[in-house]
Amino acid sequence: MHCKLIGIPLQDGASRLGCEMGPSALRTAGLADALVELGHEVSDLGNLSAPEALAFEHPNPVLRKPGLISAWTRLIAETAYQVSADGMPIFMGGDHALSAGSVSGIARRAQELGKPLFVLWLDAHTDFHTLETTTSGNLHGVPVAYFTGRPGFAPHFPELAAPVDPANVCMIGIRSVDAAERASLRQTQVTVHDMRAIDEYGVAVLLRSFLQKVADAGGMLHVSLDVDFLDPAIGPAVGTTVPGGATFREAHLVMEMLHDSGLVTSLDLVELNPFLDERGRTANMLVDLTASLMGRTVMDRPTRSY
Ligand code: B3U
Ligand code: MN
Ligand code: MN
Repeated sequence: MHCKLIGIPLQDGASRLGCEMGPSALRTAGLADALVELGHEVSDLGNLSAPEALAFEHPNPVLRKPGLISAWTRLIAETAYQVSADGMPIFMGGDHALSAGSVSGIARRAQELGKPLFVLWLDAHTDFHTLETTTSGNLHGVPVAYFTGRPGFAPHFPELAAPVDPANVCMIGIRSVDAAERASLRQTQVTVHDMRAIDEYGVAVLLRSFLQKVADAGGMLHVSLDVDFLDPAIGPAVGTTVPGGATFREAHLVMEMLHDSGLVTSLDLVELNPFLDERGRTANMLVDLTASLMGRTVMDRPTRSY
């Protein structure tokens, strides 16, 4: 596989500064070498430069830096579309607002290839606010609503070339949902697996049925990994820690099953805030998880086992 690393030093979607150092921390933790070791070709395309903020007027007064996030979204979507012409793009964040761009750019590519795009959202949060409903104003809380085409983003955000079908979005790890998000999720077909579902059924059962759906549809699969999917005990470097997250073993199993499926075509690594890390352990953890996704195994497994 040809892995393309794209650094996105976007931090203004989150309330705490520091995610702009995420791409550097992932490089320092040895992401490229880990992939080379697995036999992949790796191109590091460097970091995108911050765009100029657009003029932006909106009745919701709490929105933080909306003109800047909108400009980033346009830039990232265009980049994602271009780099996905071949190989496997890995978007190194940067906060989760970047996925408004990465997913919408990949969706445009998928549409051109005539394939449905599926999204696996690994997160403590559903990130399903709109520009109207967010009360924090932090725009890392809106990307899923945006790329699935919920109303209220036009004309402030770039027009979507290809909205993602909400029925193709599966969220795992969820444990913090605001009332407005819950209400609008009820009107969609997004699959939301909260931590209780993981406890009751195990993460493998939940993921396997989603992967089967992607395989049956001949789809492309984008994985968006928010650091806060992980329990804070193993991933402290995130501004919005929520207790009760995925364990080391659950997170690795998810990545290993994703690898075995052979379905993953692009990846976001987001919300890493190196300023909050403990001697690089969260950055190292993300590199290990990416390595599992890209084929690192403990023992050989002759057959696909998802
Ligand atoms: N839903 C809350 C909290 C949140 C969403 N995403 C993160 N935090 N990381 C909000 O601010 O929209
Ligand atoms: Mn998120
Ligand atoms: Mn989150």
